[in-house]
Amino acid sequence: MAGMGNAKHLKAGDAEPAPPAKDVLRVYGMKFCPYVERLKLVLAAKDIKHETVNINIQNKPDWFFQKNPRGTVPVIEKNGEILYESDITAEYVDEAYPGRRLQTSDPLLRAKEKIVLGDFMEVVSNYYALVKETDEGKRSFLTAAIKANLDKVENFLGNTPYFCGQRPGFTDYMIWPKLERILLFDPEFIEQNPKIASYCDRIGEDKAVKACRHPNQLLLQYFEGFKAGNPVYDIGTVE
Ligand SMILES: N[C@@H](CCC(=O)N[C@@H](CS)C(=O)NCC(=O)O)C(=O)O
Repeated sequence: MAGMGNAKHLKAGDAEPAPPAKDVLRVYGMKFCPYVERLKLVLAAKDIKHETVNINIQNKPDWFFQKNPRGTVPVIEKNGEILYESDITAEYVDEAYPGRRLQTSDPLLRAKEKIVLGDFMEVVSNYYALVKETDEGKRSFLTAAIKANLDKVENFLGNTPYFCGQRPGFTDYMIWPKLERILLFDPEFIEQNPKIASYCDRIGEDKAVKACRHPNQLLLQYFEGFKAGNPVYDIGTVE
């Protein structure tokens, strides 16, 4: 959990922090954002030191758009250079910093991992549509689409412990934050796929995953506010 940073979320009207000191990597994040968690998992897995500035994404400070015109987190800043998008920032830090390279080096396997990540993101988009859908016919259609794509993910895993092979790697860290949420909110989807279910137990033991994981109760508390249209970011430990 500490991995996600406990800094207060800055909002419109709050002063822009001074730039990071020379050679210091700064992450602009949001404590409960699964895309920020992707990047934070890579940072934690590689023990990359960084500082965190959290942003209230419902009421963003104007200066934040100068960092990222898209207005989304995560963003990274170092020595005057800025990058955004979870996959791009995570790839960048994996390549730019020393330590175990998390991206699969074999080009064919890496390409196949991208395909399964795409299948999993189909699960995610259908899941979020399902949560909002009230029409029964559309709900059945979305449920079937979720199951079909989860089956593809299950088949990809086969008897391999992780999406990246014998150890958690880049693709695992891109998948886990959303998988974690589906597991928490609708575990029956995951229980239908025993290989994905045991994968969730296994990756739960990973040091980076542990470092970035919020207690279930805290994540549920955040989502109650989110669903009610009033997300509260400064909950749990706030420094
Ligand atoms: N494609 C982006 C998506 C990031 C994203 O949607 N982050 C959310 C927070 S979980 C955000 O910043 N939302 C603010 C907004 O869309 O205005 C990425 O992969 O980094």
